Formats: sequence, C-alpha cells, structure tokens
Amino acid sequence: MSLVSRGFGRRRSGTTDDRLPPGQYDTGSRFPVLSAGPTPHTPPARWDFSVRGEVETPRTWTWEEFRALPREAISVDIHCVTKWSKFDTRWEGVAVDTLLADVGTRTTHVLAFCDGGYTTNHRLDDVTGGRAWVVDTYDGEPLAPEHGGPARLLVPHLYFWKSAKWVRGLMLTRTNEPGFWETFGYHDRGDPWLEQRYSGD
Ligand SMILES: Nc1nc2c(c(=O)[nH]1)N[C@H]1C(S)=C(S)[C@@H](COP(=O)(O)O)O[C@H]1N2
Ligand SMILES: [Mo]
Repeated sequence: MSLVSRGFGRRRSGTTDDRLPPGQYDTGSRFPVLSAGPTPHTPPARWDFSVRGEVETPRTWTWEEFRALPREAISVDIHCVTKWSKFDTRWEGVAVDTLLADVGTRTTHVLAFCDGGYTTNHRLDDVTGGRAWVVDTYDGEPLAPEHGGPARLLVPHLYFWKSAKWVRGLMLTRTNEPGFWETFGYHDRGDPWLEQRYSGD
C-alpha cells in the first residue's frame, strides 16, 4: 500500500496557519458531521460500485471485489465550506485512477452518485492523477455510517461537499452536470485556496 501525504512540507516549514485556506479555522480533534438528509445504511451484500455513462466498458464491483482492488493510504487536510478545516486526516481506499483504468473514456466530466440521492460533479482531471479516492477506512477503522460508510469519495483538494458520502458510482458525462449543492448556488469547482464557495466566487 502506498502512502500519499499532502501538506507535509508545509507543516515542517511553518505553522499550521500555512495550511489553512482563506477564511477557514482549525477544528482540531472534532470531526463534524454534515449531511443533507438521513444516513443510509446499505449492508455490504447490497452494496456495489459502478462506473457508467460515457465509457466504452461500464464496470461494477461488488463489495468483495472492491475490497480486493489495489489500495492506498492517504493522509490529508480537509476543508469544509462551513469554514472548518481538519489536518492530517487518515484514510484508506481505492484511487479513482484505479477504478477508471479499464473503462475507456474520452470525456471531461463526472457526476458522483450516492445512496440517498446526493450527487456532486467534478471535472475528470480533478478526480484523476492521484487526487481522489473511494475510501472505506478512517483512522484505521471502517468508515462510520455518518461519515459516509461503507464508502465515500475523497477529493481533499476541493471543499468537502465534493467528497460524496455513501457513494455508489461515477457517471461519466459529456457535459458538466451540476450536482446537489452546485444546483443550490455553490461553486461548480470549489477550490478552498481560491475561496470558491459560491457560484460567482
Ligand atoms: N451523500 C452525501 N455526501 C455528502 C454530504 C451529504 O449531505 N450527502 N454532505 C457533504 C458536505 S456539505 C460535507 S462538508 C461533507 C461532510 O462530511 P462529514 O459529515 O464526514 O464531515 O460531506 C459531503 N458529502
Ligand atoms: Mo460542507
């Protein structure tokens, strides 16, 4: 398992302030829960993960098949648009690069879909190149349901609403299709370092 660690150089060279994007504060050991609806509880036997849409070969993995894919450990800072940031969060899961490796696509956008109906959109280049994962483990333990278990998307370089909880698949799309919060006026991309909170920022 390879380890991806972001922010390490910044931590050594200065204070944690260097790691706080504009307008954010450090929430410390707390891990707030933000959910737009009730927490779904999908047992592993009824869970699968699909890549579909604008692909040559759609793929679906059962829970067991997903767990057998090459895994990575990730240690990253996360940033919520409600202004809390949390440093050095530790996750394990499968890189989106791995999930897209064999499907064949020439498209540019993706919509993550979830149990409960939540969606969020991404540019394909924001979830490839070692920048996004589907994670099932937090701090060495199975991901808790309120934090998105059995599995959630992790896209730590964008605001945390882009990290869809209870994710069940990726729909590759020809055009940009705004997701749940993006439809309600949040920014299409959500880069915390550019403070892209709302559409127009
Ligand atoms: N399916 C789903 N994913 C979601 C959400 C949600 O309501 N439903 N909320 C988003 C928002 S706004 C944030 S800040 C993070 C919160 O993740 P956490 O509850 O693990 O802190 O999940 C994101 N992913
Ligand atoms: Mo959020």
